[in-house]
Amino acid sequence: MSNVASHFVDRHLAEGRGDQVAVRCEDRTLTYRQLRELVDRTGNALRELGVEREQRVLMVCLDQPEFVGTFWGAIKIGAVPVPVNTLLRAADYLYVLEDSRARAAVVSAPLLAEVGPALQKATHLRHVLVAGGPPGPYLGWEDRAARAAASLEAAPTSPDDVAFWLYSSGSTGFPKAAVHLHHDMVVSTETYAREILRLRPTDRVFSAAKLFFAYGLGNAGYFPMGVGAESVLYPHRATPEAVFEVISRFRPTLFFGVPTLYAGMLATKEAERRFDLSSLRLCVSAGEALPAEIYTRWRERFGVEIIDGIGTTEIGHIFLSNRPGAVRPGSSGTPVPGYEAIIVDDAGQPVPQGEVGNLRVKGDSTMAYYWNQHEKTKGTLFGHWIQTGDKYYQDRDGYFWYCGRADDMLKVGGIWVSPIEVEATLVGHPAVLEVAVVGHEDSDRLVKPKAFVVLKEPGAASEVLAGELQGFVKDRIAPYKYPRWIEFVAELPKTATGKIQRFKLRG
Ligand code: 3UK
Repeated sequence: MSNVASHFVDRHLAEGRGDQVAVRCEDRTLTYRQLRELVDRTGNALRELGVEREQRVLMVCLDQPEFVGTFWGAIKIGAVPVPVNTLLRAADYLYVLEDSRARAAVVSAPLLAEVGPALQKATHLRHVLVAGGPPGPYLGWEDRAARAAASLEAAPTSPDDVAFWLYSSGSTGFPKAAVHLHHDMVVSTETYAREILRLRPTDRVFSAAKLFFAYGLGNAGYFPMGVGAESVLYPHRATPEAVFEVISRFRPTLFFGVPTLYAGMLATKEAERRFDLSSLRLCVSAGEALPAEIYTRWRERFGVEIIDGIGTTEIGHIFLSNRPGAVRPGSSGTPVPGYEAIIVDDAGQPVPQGEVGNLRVKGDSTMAYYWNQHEKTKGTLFGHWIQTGDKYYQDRDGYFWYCGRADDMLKVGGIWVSPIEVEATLVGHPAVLEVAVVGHEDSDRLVKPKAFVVLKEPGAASEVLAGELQGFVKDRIAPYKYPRWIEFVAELPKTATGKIQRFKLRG
């Protein structure tokens, strides 16, 4: 079985787990047998539309059965699913449709309003399937799946065939696709999920991080299916309140979140009395560094540990992690079995222990390359090693400590934000002369975007204008990118050559 869809889906039937629950989503439940059928029907439906091996299938899907059906169905016919962020704007969707040259797209109905204009303009796209609601001018996903054959033989792919892509934001705001091969998900599952999480068929996982993120895709997508466990999917916004409710209702054993969410959950009054978290054996945090304070407060209040680990879209999943029962709060832990990590200077030479340098990682789940980005690939992959763009040091006991990014990119609630993109949006406002966007720590010590704005008319500075500028950003680019603070300044710090000195504004 070299097609990885057979490993993650079909294998459970062969091993007698067909009646075990694979996916729960609100009031729907899918056993592994039903999942296998859904995957096969979706694969057949895509094939009937003419989707061929290696062709990309863009997925703008909520965390619902259509996501898992399409992801594995596409892989099973040898095509390449490309899940993308469901919070983007039409211009972003057009960019990924053109860059990937996707042949087909599967879109969850509630997202059609935003994605629609991009679908109309895309030049390589031939077919659109819409799931979970009126398909408009397109085909209904449920309808095509129901009419397709219920069983499908996997395309005879090799472990080195392309399985899926994931886009990762670039510093200019244009994302680049990390190309992942069939074996990559197996590697992440056998290392991190089995060795660190000790994931078992008796586990039930819930990830607040959505399936379109590399983090969520492993957490709730392929990890549980790698071991025959259950995954709880939640298609709506993962607010603290909603997450507490899902945990109380579905009683997962493992929960995956990002630091901003844990902070929001800790700020929920009476949570320990109103909600039942007793099913949890372990919580996981990733996406940005988990402040030690949040780890400690969470454990004191809910009696369960959060283990912080760092992963990247390019490496697929987490490669440095704390261990349950042996957490060093504030650190990213130590390498996951199967991965090696070193810290190098700008010339690529290892730095002495304790010194800050660039993190390089070796492990077999790393992407093959960035699609159509030859220079970026060469600047990122070094033989067996990949440079993550993070600054780290290693303490005497071998623990790795995050020290910030090597570029200006920000992680906000676990999601990339490019300061350059936010700046380019703000200078489009008629009152703005110049602007610099940097990361600024909030009261939980978590970074959020802050804009320093120079106005054309300095006297126009006001709270009303600040609010207007925030709304201006939210209306034009993905709303989570808006600056949480606006500070009006007379001028920006610059070098002799006129380059903005962002480091002088950070804080
Ligand atoms: C930062 C962290 C400190 C770091 C991810 C799979 O976040 C994931 O992937 P992305 O490509 O971002 C990667 C970058 O995010 N980062 C992530 N986790 C941590 N920084 N401590 C952490 N624990 O800059 C990294 O280069 O979006 C992908 C699985 C888990 C993930 N977090």
